Amino acid sequence: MADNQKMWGELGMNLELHDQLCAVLPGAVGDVFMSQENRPEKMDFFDMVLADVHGIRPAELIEFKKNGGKVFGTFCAYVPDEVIFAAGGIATGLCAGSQFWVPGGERYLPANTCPLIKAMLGARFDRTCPFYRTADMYIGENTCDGKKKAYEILGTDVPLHIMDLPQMKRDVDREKWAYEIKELIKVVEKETGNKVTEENLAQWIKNVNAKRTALKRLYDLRKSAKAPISGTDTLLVSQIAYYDDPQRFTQMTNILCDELEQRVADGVDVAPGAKRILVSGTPMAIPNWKMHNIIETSGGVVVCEETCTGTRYFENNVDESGKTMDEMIQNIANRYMGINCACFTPNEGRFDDVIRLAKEYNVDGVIDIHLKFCQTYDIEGYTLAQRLEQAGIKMLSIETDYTDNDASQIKTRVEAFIETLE
Ligand code: BJ8
Repeated sequence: MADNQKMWGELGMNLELHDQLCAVLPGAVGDVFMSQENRPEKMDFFDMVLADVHGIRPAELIEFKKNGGKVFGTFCAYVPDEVIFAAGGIATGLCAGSQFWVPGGERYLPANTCPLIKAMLGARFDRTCPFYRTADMYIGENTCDGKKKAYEILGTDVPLHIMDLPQMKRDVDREKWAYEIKELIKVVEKETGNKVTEENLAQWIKNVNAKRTALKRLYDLRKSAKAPISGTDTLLVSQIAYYDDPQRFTQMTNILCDELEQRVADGVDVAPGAKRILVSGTPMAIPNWKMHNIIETSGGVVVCEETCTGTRYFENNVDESGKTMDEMIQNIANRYMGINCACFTPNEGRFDDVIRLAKEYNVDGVIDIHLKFCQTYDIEGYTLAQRLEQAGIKMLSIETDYTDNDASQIKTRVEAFIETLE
């Protein structure tokens, strides 16, 4: 801890404010994670990462930087990590899931902005997150209006490159995204001083595919009639996927899956009698475990997340057959353009995904959750509700933020919804 204090000081962090953030985390972890029964033993790695979330990984990143390495902070499932790692850089997600950072963001943004965006600015400008301090450059993306405009403010304090994400999915848009990936390659090459070679890119396509495959394996195990792991624990794994070393993460997730396979064979059930719930909607950045905690203490078990901290992050691998740089880049572009974010129109694929996942995971109901002031997911909820009704699947819509102000009211609604499930 003393070493961490020194490291945080050297990063120019606001230590007093950061101590306040650190003070609340252990309590939250105890309430949400340690209170669960019958957890897989191999969650110990992920618990350890969480317990020292601002220590272990930032220290690794700083060591990497001492040797001339460059760190790139990202905010969206659309940013292709393959390219950054292939240039010898490190990509790290910059989570923005804490209410602690929201008031800081409100100094720069209207109060009626999505909490994820406010937390993003608060974490940077309040100087209370070592990941935000360590990243040499941020990679933003044109997705929702709030993020797009917030990046303009963020970019006054840190080098920031914006990828222009198309908002439709025609052939021309896939080509456009390939162009944006080429531009990103130029940016990371300039920043790192390294060339992205065909060999490195092919290798990192494989490495990131292996990470996605491990996550898919974890999710497939949740299709079992008896839940071998809680949704809350799986959410933590998905959140850590954004910032841990990708190869170590793959290895540790596969070790966890080995244990879960045995659990499935032994008929272990972490939530006997609970209703199987599919969560859909906006991402849940660390430490946002609010909805999973409510659902799993109200008679439900979350067996799948159609979110960017869920299936949208890992479904569909990059085609590994590309030989030339252009082929590989187009294959990367095609894989990422398969993500169905509500920023796109039309976005029929997302409705199909939710229905497909509801069936694959044999769920009893869907809880569609969007952060307050997220217009795209909020508006899409209307059509999603219609599609699910047509498919005979029950859905509950929840709008929430990072505070606990609405927690008891939401719990009442979730309990009532779960009671209606057969
Ligand atoms: S690919 S979901 S990670 S943009 S919740 S900030 S959309 S107002 S986070 Fe996202 Fe990429 Fe899409 Fe995924 Fe805006 Fe909505 Fe806030 Fe959001």
